[in-house]
Amino acid sequence: MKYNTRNIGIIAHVDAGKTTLTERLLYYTGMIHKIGNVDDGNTTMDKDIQEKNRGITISSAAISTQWKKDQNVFNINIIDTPGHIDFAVEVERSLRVLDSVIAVFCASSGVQPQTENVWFQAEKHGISKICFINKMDRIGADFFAVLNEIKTKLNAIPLVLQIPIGSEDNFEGIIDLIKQKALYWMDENGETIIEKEIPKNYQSEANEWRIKLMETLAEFDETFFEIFMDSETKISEEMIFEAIQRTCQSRSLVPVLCGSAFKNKGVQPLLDAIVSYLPAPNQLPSIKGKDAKTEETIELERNEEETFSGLVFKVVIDKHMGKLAMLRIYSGKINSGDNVLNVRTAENFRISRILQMQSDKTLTIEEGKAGDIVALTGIKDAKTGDSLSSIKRPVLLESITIPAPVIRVSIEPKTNADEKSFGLVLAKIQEEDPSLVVERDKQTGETLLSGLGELHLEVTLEKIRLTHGIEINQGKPKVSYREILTETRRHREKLSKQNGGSGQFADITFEIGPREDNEIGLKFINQIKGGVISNEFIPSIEKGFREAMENGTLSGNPLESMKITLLDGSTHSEDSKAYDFEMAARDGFRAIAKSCKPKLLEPIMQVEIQSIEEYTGVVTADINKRRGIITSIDEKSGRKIFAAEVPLASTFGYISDLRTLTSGRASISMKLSHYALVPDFIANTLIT
Ligand SMILES: Nc1nc2c(ncn2[C@@H]2O[C@H](COP(=O)(O)OP(=O)(O)OP(=O)(O)O)[C@@H](O)[C@H]2O)c(=O)[nH]1
Ligand SMILES: [Mg+2]
Repeated sequence: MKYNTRNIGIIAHVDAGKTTLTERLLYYTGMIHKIGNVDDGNTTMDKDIQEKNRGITISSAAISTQWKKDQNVFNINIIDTPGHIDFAVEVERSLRVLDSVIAVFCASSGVQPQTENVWFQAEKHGISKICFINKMDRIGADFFAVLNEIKTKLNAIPLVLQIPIGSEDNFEGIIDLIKQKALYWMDENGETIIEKEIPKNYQSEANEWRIKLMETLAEFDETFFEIFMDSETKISEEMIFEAIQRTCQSRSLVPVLCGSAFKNKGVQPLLDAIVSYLPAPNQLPSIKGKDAKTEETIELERNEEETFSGLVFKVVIDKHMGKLAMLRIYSGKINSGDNVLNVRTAENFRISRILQMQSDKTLTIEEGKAGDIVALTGIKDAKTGDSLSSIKRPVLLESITIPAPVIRVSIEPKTNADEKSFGLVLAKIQEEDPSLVVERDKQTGETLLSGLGELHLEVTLEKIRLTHGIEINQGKPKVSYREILTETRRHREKLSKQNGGSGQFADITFEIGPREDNEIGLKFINQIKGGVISNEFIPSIEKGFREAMENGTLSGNPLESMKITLLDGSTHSEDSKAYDFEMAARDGFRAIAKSCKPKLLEPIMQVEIQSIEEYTGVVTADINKRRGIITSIDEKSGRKIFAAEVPLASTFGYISDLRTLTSGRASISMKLSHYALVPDFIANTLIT
C-alpha cells in the first residue's frame, strides 16, 4: 500500500509568516517559478485584491503540489489559513478536512494568542502537528524561548529535530540533529543546501540536543525504548524516522523545526519532515458516518474500493467556471460524469468536472479518490458542510461547525438602481462565507448583515463594492427587543357602526395577560357559552390578537407571548362580519395592553471566553460591567473557560475590547440564548 498523499494546513497567529512559508513550499516543490512576497503583494496564495492591499490572508484555498524524497513522489495538498479571528470559519473548515498542520511561530513573538486558539482547535479535530519556528532572522529571535512557550502555553511536548546556527542578523543555518550535519543556504533563492560538519563551537550543544531527542523518543515510544536500551543495536536514521513518525501520528510528541521563510532558509527540511512524519490519509483510522436513513453508525475504509463519501468544505464562485464545490474525498472514488448524492438535499447530480487547484490555475482530472482534495463543478445546491455519497449508500459525515455571528449592522445599496442585484449578491456572498447571516428586520424592513467581527463585515462590504460594483450604506450595530405583559386585565371592546347600508358590529369581553406556561406566542382560550358569538367568528378573533401582538404598546417591538381568554360577547344578526371581530380584537388589544404593565425583553447571549489564569480577574470584572452573569468557570488544557450570559446590547465591541484587556490572550464565541427582562433603569432610556 502506498502512503503518498499529505493533506496539510498552515496555521498560526496573524503575521507569523504562513503565507510567506506557503509561497516557499510551492517554490521548492516546483509549483511556482518565482518567489512572491506578501509585502510586494505578489504571492500565489494572497491573490485577492483586499488580501494584497491589507497584507493579510482572508480566505484559504487548497493547492496541490508534489515533493520527491528518497525516490518516492508525494502529493501534498496545502491550505494556507488566515490568522485573523474574524476569519475563523476558514480555519475551522480547513481543520475539519485536513489530516495534519504546520503550526508557524514567529521566533521573536513566540506563542501568540491566535496560535493558541488554532492549536487547540486542531487538537479538537485530533490532527497531527509539526512546529516551524520561523523568522529566525528577526531581531529578538529566540528559538529556545519559543520552545519553552510551546511547552507552557500549548501543553505540548516538543521534539527538537534541529537547532539554529546563530540568530537575528547572524542566522546562518541549522543543525540537523538526526543527520548530525550543519545545513547552509548561500544562494539568494535558497535552492542549494550546503551540507557541512557541525561547527566546533556548536558541537557540545548539538550533542546535548541529540541525546535529548533520543531520550524523548525512548520515553514516548516503546519500540524505540527497546532499541535505545539495547547496547548491541546500532541506532539507524531509519529507526529514528519511524519512531518520530509514530509519536507524531499518535500526537504524543510534536516535531520542531526552524528557519526563515522570508530568507529562504530551512524550508526543504520542512518538506522532508512533512512527508516523513505526517500521516497519509490511508494511515488514519476508518471514517465514521451515519446511515442517512437509519441513523446507524457506519464505518468506511479509507480506500478506493470502498463506497464513495466526501465532505464539501467550501463553495467558491469563480468568475469563469461558476460554482466550485471544494471536496475532501474520504472513501471510494469519483469520475467526471458520475452521478452522486447530496445527502442533505437527497438530490442526485452529475459531476461535470473534477479539478485540482494548482496555484493560479486549475487542472482537470479524470478521477478523484479517497484522500484527495478536489474541486467539483456542476453541483448546484451544495453548501459548506454537505456530505456527498454514492446514490446506493447515503452516508452522512459530521458537518462543519460554523461560528455564530456576533455583530450585526443594517445595510442598503447607496443607489436605488442597485436594489435588484443587491439581493443576488448577498446570496452569493453568503454561499461562499457561511459565517455571514443576512436577515430582514420585520419591523423596519431593513436588511441586516451579521458576521464574526468588525473586520469581517468591513471586508465583506468592501468585497461587494470591489467585486460587484455596489456601494453600500451601513448603520450602527443594534439589538432587537421584545415585549411581555406582566399583569392580567379584563376588557370589553364593542364595535358598532351604522353607515347607511349594512353596518359593522362586534362585541367581545376578554382577559389579557402573561402566559403562565413560559411558552412563546399566543395562547388563546375560548370560553364562549351558549353561542353568544357564533363559532365562525372565533378564528377571526384569534387572528386579530395574533396580529396585534406583532406591535407592542410599549416600544412597537413584538410581544414574545400573551394569553387571551375570550369570556363573553354578542353578535348582530345582520351587521356582524368576521372582519369586524378581527378588528375588535386588534382595537381591544391596543386599548388595554398598556394597562397590563408591559415590560421590555432583550436578547441574552451565551458567551464562552477562553483565556488564561492571569486574566481571570480582568475577564470576570468585564463580564460584570456588561451586566453579564458568569455561569461557570472551567479549566481545559491549561486554559480557563468562562461561560456567561451577557445581554446582546453590551456585546458590541466585545471582541476588540477583550483583545485589549487581555493583550489578545483570549478568544470568545457567543450565540443567542434567550430573551430576558431589561432592567428598568435601562428600559427607561430605550423607551421614548
Ligand atoms: N524577517 C522575517 N520576516 C518574515 C518572515 N516570514 C514572513 N515575514 C514577514 O512577516 C509579515 C507577515 O507575513 P505573512 O506571510 O503575510 O504572514 P501570515 O501568517 O500569512 O499572516 P496572515 O495571513 O495575516 O495571518 C510579512 O511582512 C513577511 O514578509 C521571516 O522568516 N523573517
Ligand atoms: Mg497569510
